[in-house]
Amino acid sequence: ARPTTMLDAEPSPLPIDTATLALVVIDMQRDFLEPGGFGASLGNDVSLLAAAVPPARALLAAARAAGLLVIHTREGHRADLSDAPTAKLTRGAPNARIGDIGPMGRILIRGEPGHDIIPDLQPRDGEPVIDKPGKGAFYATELGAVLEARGIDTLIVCGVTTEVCVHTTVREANDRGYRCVVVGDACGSYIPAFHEAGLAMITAQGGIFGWVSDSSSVVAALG
Ligand code: TIU
Repeated sequence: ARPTTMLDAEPSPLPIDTATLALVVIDMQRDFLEPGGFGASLGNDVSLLAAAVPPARALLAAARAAGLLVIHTREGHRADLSDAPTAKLTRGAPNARIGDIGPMGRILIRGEPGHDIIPDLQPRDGEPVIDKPGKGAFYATELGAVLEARGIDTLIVCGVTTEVCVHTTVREANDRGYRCVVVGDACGSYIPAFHEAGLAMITAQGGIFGWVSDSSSVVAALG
């Protein structure tokens, strides 16, 4: 048996083993965190996501030092939009749509400057980057195969936004049998009440979708 450590979390502490643990950083892209991107096009104040960056940096550093598998995801679409459902392309009344040209290139399109991960959280060589067309990181991606190949059973999850892509990914992971620990202070939302409610939904009913912890507790457990 490998040595395990207890991670402080809600609704209860859980044992973790670095050999079967992965850090998943969700959609920390310029399109969501910087002005002029997809998040801003939907009418959001993107500065609300900034507080999640330092805790996410601390998680990345601790995960790398502990030798964890580190996975980054990016939401975005092919240049020809063939992987973007019409319902996603036409909904609402944004001031710019997916594929339109903005200050960071075509909005939410792979390879454009806005689609890239923010400088503070850039992936390192060898860390898998999962490009996903949807909110969930499992849908239409190779994430499941990557996790299975490495024998991962527990995901430490952070990123944006709490109630959209983080939540969808955690729900997908939960149904696939993964234990998910969402790191509250390393997640962010354009709607603070949804951030709080999103975290509460995970831990309610004995941890119906998983656990919630904070970056200091995860850093301490990995150290
Ligand atoms: N990454 C992610 O959460 N995509 C979104 O569209 N989020 C919003 O909150 N809009």
